[in-house]
Amino acid sequence: MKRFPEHISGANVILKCFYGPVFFLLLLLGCSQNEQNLELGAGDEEGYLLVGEIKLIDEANSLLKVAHEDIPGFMPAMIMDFSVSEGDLQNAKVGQRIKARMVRDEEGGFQLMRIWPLSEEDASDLKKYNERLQKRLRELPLGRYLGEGDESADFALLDHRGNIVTSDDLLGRSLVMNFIFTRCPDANMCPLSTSKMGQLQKLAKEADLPVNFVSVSMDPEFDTPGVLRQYAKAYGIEGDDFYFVTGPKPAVLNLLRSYGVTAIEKVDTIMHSLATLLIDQNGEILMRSDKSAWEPETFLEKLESTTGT
Ligand SMILES: [Cu+2]
Repeated sequence: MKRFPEHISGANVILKCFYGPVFFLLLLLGCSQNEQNLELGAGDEEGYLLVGEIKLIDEANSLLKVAHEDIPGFMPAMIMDFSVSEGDLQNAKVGQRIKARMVRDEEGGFQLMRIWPLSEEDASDLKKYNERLQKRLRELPLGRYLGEGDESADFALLDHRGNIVTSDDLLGRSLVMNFIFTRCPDANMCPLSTSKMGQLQKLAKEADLPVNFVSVSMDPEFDTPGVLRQYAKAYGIEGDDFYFVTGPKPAVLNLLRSYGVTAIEKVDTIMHSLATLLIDQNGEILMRSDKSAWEPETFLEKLESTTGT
């Protein structure tokens, strides 16, 4: 997968502006810093960009029948079958508009990757919440990030079921939040952190505590809702109280910045720090651990002492 480095030179920005639809979007936005490009799946150049509507879900053959729009220079608008991953198959809904990358599959047919649901309502939430987050970031003194005693950051992102979830949706229950990415190769970092989140979810359930769990992907270009859904399954994490979230890269990066979580893109991985946060039902940060060695039991104790049952 091709990646753009985070800090690109002015000349590169101009060059990048000439890539297809991105050009028009950036033209509209005037390449401004304040209005960020919140297009889902922006920046991905593998295969062909496809926009279409799901017409039929063939679970037995892992296929989606999609009516796609014209793909300039490649294919006119038509209805076609596409092989998709298990996570994408589970997230698919008939009638849903999607954006994806179309590539050849092993059998000579076509496959859809990087599938993002498209909804105007979601786009408006993504924009509204990201603007709130940007405003908050501008108010944060230089070098400061959110910690114990602070009000948590606003966000709107897509979860591993493909649904939009906002910070406001999660008020009324305690919230444990951490940061991961599915391709993390370091067993002591994200994989361990996800296992601990799963353990804490079980402990909280046993103790009958009203808690939500949010794991924010630090790799939103790769971690689509479908990829996150498969990741959740691989860790045996189920339940409506657990949200693996992803979204437009600027929205994710703003959230990371607000919590002082660093994520530096390398050729094939992301160098990153960790943070695990306990946020109360009103959105105040009660506890923060920056270690990979955080203990689910410590968080459970804090949850028990602060959550009325
Ligand atoms: Cu990691």
